[in-house]
Amino acid sequence: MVANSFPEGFLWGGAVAAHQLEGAWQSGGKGVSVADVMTAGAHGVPREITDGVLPGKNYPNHDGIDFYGHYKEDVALFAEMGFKCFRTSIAWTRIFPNGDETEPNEAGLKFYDDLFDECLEYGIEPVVTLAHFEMPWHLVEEYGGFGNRKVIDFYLNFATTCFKRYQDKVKYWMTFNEIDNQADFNNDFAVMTNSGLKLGDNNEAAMYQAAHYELVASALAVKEGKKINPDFMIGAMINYTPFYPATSDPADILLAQRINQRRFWFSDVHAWGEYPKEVEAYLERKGFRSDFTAEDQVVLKEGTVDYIGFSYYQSMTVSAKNGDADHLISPADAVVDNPYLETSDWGWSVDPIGLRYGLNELTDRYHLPLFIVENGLGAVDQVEEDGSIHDPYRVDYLRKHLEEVKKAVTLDGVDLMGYTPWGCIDVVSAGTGQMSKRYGFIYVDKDDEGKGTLARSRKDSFFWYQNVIKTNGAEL
Ligand code: P53
Repeated sequence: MVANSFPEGFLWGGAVAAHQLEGAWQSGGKGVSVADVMTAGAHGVPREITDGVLPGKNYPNHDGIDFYGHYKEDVALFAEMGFKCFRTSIAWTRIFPNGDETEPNEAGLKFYDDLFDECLEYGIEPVVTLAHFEMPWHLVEEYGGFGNRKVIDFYLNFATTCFKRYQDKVKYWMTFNEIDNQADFNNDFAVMTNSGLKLGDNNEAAMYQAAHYELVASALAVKEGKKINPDFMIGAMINYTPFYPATSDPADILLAQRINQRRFWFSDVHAWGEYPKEVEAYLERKGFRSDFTAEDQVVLKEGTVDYIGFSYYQSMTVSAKNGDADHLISPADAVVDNPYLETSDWGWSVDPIGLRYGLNELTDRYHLPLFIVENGLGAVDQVEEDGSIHDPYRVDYLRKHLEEVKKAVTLDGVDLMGYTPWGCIDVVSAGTGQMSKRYGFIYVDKDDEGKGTLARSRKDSFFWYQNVIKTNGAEL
């Protein structure tokens, strides 16, 4: 039966990632991660990935918003909003500072015990991403990141250590954040954050091999996780960005289909345990992903995911005027403006209907429960003299998206587990390293230069979202 509202037990909450808010980059024995070597950028100014931590550079993730020191206060605010769940990641480098140790770092494990206990005290269910752009830098330097099959073992040791330690505290897991970002294989940020790869001579070939190792690592983690606790729900996590054809010209339609295929294959493997035909044929033609063993094939089939977690921010539109389906250099090259959509101050299109479309697409493709684990608007906020923050643009964005989500659930029969808008408290932007690109219901007093008191305050959207949760989405 199709629900007439959001289901009972719907997981309302918010999402963050360790590297974007914890700070304390060297506390409790934490090692250096890929996020620790990325400088601050801006809209149109890419973050620089430096060769280790260099003097005189601004690395905003080093201090984040000091969630490490403020988590009790912050979780109390989440509880005040009525959160049923809280999505964060476990910083790999707190548990294995270099990544290749055999024994975990107790101080790191203890931090997440304390954090999860704090959440559970309020009845907030932790939702945990294992790898959210946080690979140990040592694994990049010594092993070439996921370009090296050995890294599967290091990841698996990390994953199973977390599963065992938190088996009674955490039920919902995701193996790799936005694993499909690297479809944009010539983008240094995407391949570094997903795979620990540096750009080289053939980025596309390197990406397909590394992503294959990640998918094998994910499948092994699912298998091991289920042995540790059969009740675990272990999901994929993709950046769902639908690519629309610019016109009804069949060449545009075919191009859009091709680009979508070259993004969907990651979650296809996660969900089906096998590669889709088009990508398989392409890899064969190009001689990519040559290291694929018979054992890999079995593992992929045995370690399929329980649900599809995804982020949704925007749609993109492509034109065959900029490249046809059989000669794709980079999907980014085919992108054109969509005249029907407005864009944010950072140039991201705003497309609520695209979310309903996506919920239907993913349901038809995978026949699995879905979990919207990121959605939101990055915007500049103004603090008034009395300390209040009026952010109607944020409420407007989220409300319009939730209206579409509600239709997908009540009219289209989509099985949706929950909704955790991104950056429920202001954090360092992943893409730009800015503080000023804010998503939060909770404001944090810190600027792009790293100055500020770190004081937390409630924005207008805080009270709006509190009521959404209180009414289980009946009032948006
Ligand atoms: P920021 C690119 C495109 C879409 C989502 O992004 C992305 C990225 C990488 O920037 O990342 C996800 O902070 C990611 C979060 C990130 C959030 O979206 O660039 O999972 O870590 O903060 C928003 O505005």
